[in-house]
Amino acid sequence: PLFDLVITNGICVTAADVARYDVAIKDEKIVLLAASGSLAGVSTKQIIDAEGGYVTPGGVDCHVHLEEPALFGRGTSSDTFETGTRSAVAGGCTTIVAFAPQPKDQPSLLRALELAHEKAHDNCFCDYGFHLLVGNPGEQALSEFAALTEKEGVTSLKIYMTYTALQLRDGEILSVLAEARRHRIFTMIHAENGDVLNWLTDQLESKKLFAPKYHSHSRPPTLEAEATNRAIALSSLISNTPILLVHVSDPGATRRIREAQSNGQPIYAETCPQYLFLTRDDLDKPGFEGAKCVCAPPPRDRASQEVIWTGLRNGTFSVLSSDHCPFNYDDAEHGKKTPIDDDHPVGRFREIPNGIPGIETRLPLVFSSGKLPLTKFVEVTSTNPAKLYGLYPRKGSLIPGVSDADLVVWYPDSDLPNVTLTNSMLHHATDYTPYEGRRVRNWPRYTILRGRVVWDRETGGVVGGKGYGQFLKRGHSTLDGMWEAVEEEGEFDITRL
Ligand code: DUC
Ligand code: ZN
Ligand code: ZN
Repeated sequence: PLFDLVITNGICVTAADVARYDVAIKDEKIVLLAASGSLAGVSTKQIIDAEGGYVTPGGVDCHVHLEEPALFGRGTSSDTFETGTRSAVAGGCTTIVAFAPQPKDQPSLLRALELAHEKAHDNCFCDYGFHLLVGNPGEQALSEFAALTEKEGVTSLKIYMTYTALQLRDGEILSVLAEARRHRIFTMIHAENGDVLNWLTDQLESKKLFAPKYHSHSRPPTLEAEATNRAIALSSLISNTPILLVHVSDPGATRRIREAQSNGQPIYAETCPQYLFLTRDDLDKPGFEGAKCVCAPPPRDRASQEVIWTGLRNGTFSVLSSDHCPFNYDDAEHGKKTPIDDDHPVGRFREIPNGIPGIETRLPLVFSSGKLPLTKFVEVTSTNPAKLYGLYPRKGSLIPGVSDADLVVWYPDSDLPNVTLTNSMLHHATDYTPYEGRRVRNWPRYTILRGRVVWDRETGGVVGGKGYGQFLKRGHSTLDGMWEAVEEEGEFDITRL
């Protein structure tokens, strides 16, 4: 046969175009785009009739926590690389970039990376890369930046302005940014003021306000906006070193980011479905149920959701990731349950690990919302993440001879499945979804990874193999010519301050 797989009759959507054409695949790559229907009779090992459904590049989710130790309070990840990536493909995601955490007592980033490789190797259903999660930017860690980019294919890292296990002081953040600039490593920043939130948490507890809903009072919008502003200031001090504000939830932070972008600063931003589909009211469910929606930053209000949608549409946010950070609900030792006793009848919010599962629901929720043009949907969930994290055009596009054959085939509008989300239909190893009972209009019918069907919703479910997912060595970010702009600006020079 001429081809391994042909997808005929689909409406293909990229970040640029919506058009009817057929797609032919050979040796794991897209090799030909042809007139719609013209490949229906061609010699191919396998053919999929998309029946007028949409065909999009596979989802790229670059904010995923799997198999992590306790970093965000108590509790360890409920998903492994196996169960997390199984869940990914069932939700149309073909590439993830997960974190390789460096705890404060581990001086070496290369060692942290090695441990992450051991966990992921031969276990993944989708392709994967790593960001370093830098908890200890000492001399050794900083000296390893060169090896990370030149040898290991790791070109990004994440740092935190909160969490005892990870929080960096401002001086440490500057050290990371200066070294990241030298090696063209892209820095993601979790911007919440940790000292302020610890103080607020103590205040709430002193008033015996322990219920899950007070998580939101301990992390008010100002604390995110302040840290966002500070992160932008620190980036500008290091000659405008590019940064990404992760999981932005607050309109004030969004406005500050937009302003910096308008000033020409290399400030990028990410948001997540929890800031589009959940609100703080979800933390105020009866008993301890609200713990199911505890993540950081916390979900805000309806008006904030609209500001975040607008930020996606107008380009303030380049990427929409899941921040899949799963903990079991019904597990007092490793999960969300906290000690219940006479003093704490509804548990204790400070003990609830921060994070929610969402790797499988990200694409169906957003695709079904009708709130983004389809080209924008592909841009923020696939193409921009691929560009931002050095995977483009291998990932995030449909370029013949160049792009991997990673695709999602959705149901045609005439045949919408109209799914009611329940945890029992998901493929993670987590015992709840914060989106239980929600209706979504569509769902990936097929997910294809490097030419192989790995998810077939009608027959077989997850049909891909554990271990088919490959490690991806990543190049430098290519979004908006980010590093060319840095070349132009020149190296960090303290005498220019
Ligand atoms: N936010 C979460 O919700 N979980 C993990 C860490 C984070 O930043
Ligand atoms: Zn974070
Ligand atoms: Zn996260």
